[in-house]
Amino acid sequence: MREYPGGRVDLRSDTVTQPTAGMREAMTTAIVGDDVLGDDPTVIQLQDRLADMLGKESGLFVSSGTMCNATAIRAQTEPGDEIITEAHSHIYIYEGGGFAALSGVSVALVEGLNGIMNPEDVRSAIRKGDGSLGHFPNGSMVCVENTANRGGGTCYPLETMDEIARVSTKNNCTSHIDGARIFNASVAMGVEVARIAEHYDSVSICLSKGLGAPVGSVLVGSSQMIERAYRWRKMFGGGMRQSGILAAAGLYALDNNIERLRDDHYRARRLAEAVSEMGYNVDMNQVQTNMVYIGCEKGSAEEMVSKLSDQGVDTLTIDDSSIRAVTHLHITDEDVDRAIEAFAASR
Ligand code: TLP
Repeated sequence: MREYPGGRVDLRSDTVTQPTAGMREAMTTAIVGDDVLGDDPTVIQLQDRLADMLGKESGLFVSSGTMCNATAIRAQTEPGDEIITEAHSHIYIYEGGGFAALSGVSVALVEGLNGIMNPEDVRSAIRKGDGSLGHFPNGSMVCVENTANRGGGTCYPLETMDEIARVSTKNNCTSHIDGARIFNASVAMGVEVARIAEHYDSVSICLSKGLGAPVGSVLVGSSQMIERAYRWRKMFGGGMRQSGILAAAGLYALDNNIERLRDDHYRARRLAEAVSEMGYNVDMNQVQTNMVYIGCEKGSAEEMVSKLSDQGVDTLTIDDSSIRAVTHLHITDEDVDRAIEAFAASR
């Protein structure tokens, strides 16, 4: 399904998806209220629906994945605490240091394998103020990213998810999933999102990645935690009014765009196999969902992106020796063919 203007093949991210005709129709006909006053029925419906799907008590609609993680951290930590997360996680790399600025917490980093943390490494990264003569911060929240973006879009094995949650609880930490792409993990693994999140206190879910909504994320967890997050959302300036118009896009996405993530995964795999056969450096173990990370010679990533761009294929520079291509709602089989040709011509 293409449904976006222009003849380019945009593989920069699954965030580039534009609302399709059906989604726009759902948005225009949405019944809205004032969500700050608590009476937007479409927002309430979306929050309840996702809380239910994830097996949690309550949900909170926020403007972005970044705000979702920020509110989750602020609602579950105190300044001076420490969060534990993977060394290349979105929370650490791509959220502007928001955990430090907005929640006043420090971070303990765990080096994962393809973005996947080992439970024992998580355990040894948890430091406690008590018993340290006041030296250590208080490790109080473990954040797991599933799928792991910089790991290549990898999925956490269920046992690892469960074990990390167990380690967190045993060490008096809350556990959070940055589930920006948790539905990709669910579809790829054939496991319900509720099962993936079963032992976790909170989950942030993005509607504006592979699910194709223009804006929005939902934080789910216990009613008590969501009450605190609700207050912090307001203080962060994230209280929205007639946001039902955006929530309607989210509901449409849940009805129409989950199962089709399988197509994105298939296309990413096809692209990865083709470019790998050409001699590009792709770790096929990492290609589990809708992302392909391609290694290039040190210092040549910008040049590679620009060569592909000259042929109408847009990708993203990750660092000076790697680029990323992401499949999504608007990428067709023909687009993958075009991307493969562009890679062949750019060697
Ligand atoms: N990721 C974006 C960029 O910010 C890197 C992308 O193109 O992949 N968690 C994860 C795991 C994410 O990948 C992202 C976005 C977010 C959170 C933040 O979502 P937004 O962009 O809505 O704040």
